[in-house]
Amino acid sequence: MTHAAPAPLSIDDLRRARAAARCGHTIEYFDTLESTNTTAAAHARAGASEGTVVIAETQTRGRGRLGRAWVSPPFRNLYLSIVLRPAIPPGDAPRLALVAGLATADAVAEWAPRVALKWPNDVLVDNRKVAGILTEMDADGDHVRFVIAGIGVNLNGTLDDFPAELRDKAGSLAMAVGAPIDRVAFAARVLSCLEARYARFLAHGFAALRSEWNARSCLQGRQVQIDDGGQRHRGIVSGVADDGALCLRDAAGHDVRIVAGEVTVVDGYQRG
Ligand code: BT5
Repeated sequence: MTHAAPAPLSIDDLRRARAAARCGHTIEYFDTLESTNTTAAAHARAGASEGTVVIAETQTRGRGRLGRAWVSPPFRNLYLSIVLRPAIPPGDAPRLALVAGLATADAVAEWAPRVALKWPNDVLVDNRKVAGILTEMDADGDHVRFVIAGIGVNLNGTLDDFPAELRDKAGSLAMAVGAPIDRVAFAARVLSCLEARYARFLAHGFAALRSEWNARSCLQGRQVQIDDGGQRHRGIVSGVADDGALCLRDAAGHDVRIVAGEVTVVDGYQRG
């Protein structure tokens, strides 16, 4: 697949598309940041309102969970963080990663309908990770001050963008569909999908999104192993629960709830 010359995002078009929206009414745009999540958190601490978005063309220290890095080559992809100020207990905030993942999958599905979610926060197409979500909370006792939802989507990248160890696991939306992806159109879509999913989450909780999340999951009915810092669980996935936990049935027929950990499918391949 060939690439157009690297071109900056048409940020004015994106701003126009979202000017009156809850998610993206204000969009701060940078060439280079360490991490859009870090900058969005600084803006939130300084009073940025809910729905403020930070986008960078590249990140020098893009982050995944648990100190992992997010590969962020310039001009091809989307690195976006949004300030959320949900009136929810801090313990419910991790569900926002699932909400943002579902919204990202909704947007990806418009280009690649075979998108799949892998609990907790991966978005896959053809069994390759095309997007990841990182939510970070700032709370004061039982009050959530803000949550930053960071969304990284490989839109126009090629395998050359990835280090060797990711080349059979990561991919881009353009690789999946065989055509370049309009970054403004995608960014506008992901913000509008997030706005819809977030509103439903605030009104009715994750329970209202659970069946759609499960319908997109590549883990339903699969035999998996979960490594959860020291503890290892095996079982067949029955789905994500109303509180966002992953539910398994183990070999003894017991239901096991997983709230964190790395999932490996052990019955062969993942549906992509
Ligand atoms: C994630 O973490 O998947 C969350 C990634 C969130 C990135 C966004 S970009 C905007 C915002 N600003 C940030 O600094 N972060 C957010 P995790 O589940 O821990 O997965 C990280 C793992 O995914 C790495 O250890 C690699 O194996 C793999 N990986 C790294 N970069 C990748 C990429 N560009 N595409 C696919 N996989 C990647």
